[in-house]
Formats: sequence, structure tokens, C-alpha cells
Amino acid sequence: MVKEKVTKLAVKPRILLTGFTPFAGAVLNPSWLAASALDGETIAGHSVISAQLPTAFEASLKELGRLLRLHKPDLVICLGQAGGRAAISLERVALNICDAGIADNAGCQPIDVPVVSNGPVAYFSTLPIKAILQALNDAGIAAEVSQTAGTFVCNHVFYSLMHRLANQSRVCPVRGGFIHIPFLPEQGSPSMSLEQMVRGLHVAISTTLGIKTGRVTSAGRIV
Ligand code: PCA
Repeated sequence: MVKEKVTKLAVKPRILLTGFTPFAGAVLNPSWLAASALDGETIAGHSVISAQLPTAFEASLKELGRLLRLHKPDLVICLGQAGGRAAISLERVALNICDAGIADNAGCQPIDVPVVSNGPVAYFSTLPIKAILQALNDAGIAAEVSQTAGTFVCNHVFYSLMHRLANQSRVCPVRGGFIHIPFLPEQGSPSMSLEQMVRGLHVAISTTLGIKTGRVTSAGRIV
């Protein structure tokens, strides 16, 4: 009886949802608060596993790799804070470049360094960003498609995630992408409440899971 339960749990598809540690002297990072609020939830039959990534170029990729190997997720969404943005930003493209305007939490500040030497210039998100945008609009949650995740640790993680997923041999391609979220009200303006962010992420995940995975195009898009 117990054994059967464990087996059933083990085969439940998984969503890996990551957020970052605070950086640049801040005491909190809303991306982690939002991600952790959904930890353990079941959305459309998938269980959410939330994990924190360090805001450091090298350590973030080490941890991301470990989490992907450990959980073998069926969907991966990485979250980051984007101060100055007023809406949930659905990132469209990850660039193969690090060009840090500030040092990361380990004191590193790579300038003009590729994420993956000889990797493709960019990857598109394989999240259905337009469908998510529509669903967020319908839910009355401020949202936008963003054309750049910047050139700091978030873009670094986003690119590395897409590179890993593109090179994974799985029968069903695994969708992945990156979503930036605004400040919380206590961090400054513009901002969004944590409740609204969490609701928005729930909408993003359920919209993604509601779309059947199809074929991967040569540009790496799942259609
Ligand atoms: N935002 C930063 C890194 C960590 C985070 O939450 C960024 O946009 O790169």
C-alpha cells in the first residue's frame, strides 16, 4: 500500500520553479518569495518543486545543473527580479553573452563573455509566451513580452537552461523559459504584490500545461 503510493508520487510529472537569492545589497528577492510560495502545489497534475539559485554566475549554473539532473523536470521556469519593470515580463530570448553592470554575489563581473563558448547566439523561450500573455491579461494581471532578459545572471541562467534543454535527449521536449517579476511594494516603485505575482505564475504554469507539446522547429521553438 505504502509502496504503491511512493511509486505513484515518483511518476508525477514535475515543474521546476527557481528564484534567486537577494543581490546588490538587497535583503529579499521577490523571485524566490514567489517561487517558494508555489512549492509543493499541484497544477494540472504536475507537482511544483521550488528551488533557490545563488545570484552568482558560476554557482547558479552549477545549482541549475544539479537540480535538472536530480528532478528531471517536465517543465522549467526560472524567475528573477527586474526592478523598474511594472509587469510580469515573459522573456522571449536568451542571449549568449554576459556583460555585468555590477558584480554578482561572488564578486564576479564578467564583461563581454559568452555563456557557452561556440554556443548559438540566442535561444527562444519555449514557453507559449503569447498564450500566457493573453491569459494574464484576461486575469487582470499586468504582463508584457520582454525582448531582453538583460546580460546579468538572469540571462546567464536563462541561456544555460535553454542550451541544456535543447541538447537533452527526451522523447517529449521539455519546455523552459524565464519570467522576470517587478519589485514588491516595500522595495520601491513600480511594484506588484506578492499575491498578484503568485497568481500570475499559477496562470502562466497552467496555461503552459494546457497546451499540448508538439514538434520542435529548427529554431528550437515548440509548436
Ligand atoms: N535578477 C537579476 C539577477 C538575479 C535577479 O533576481 C537579473 O535580472 O539578472
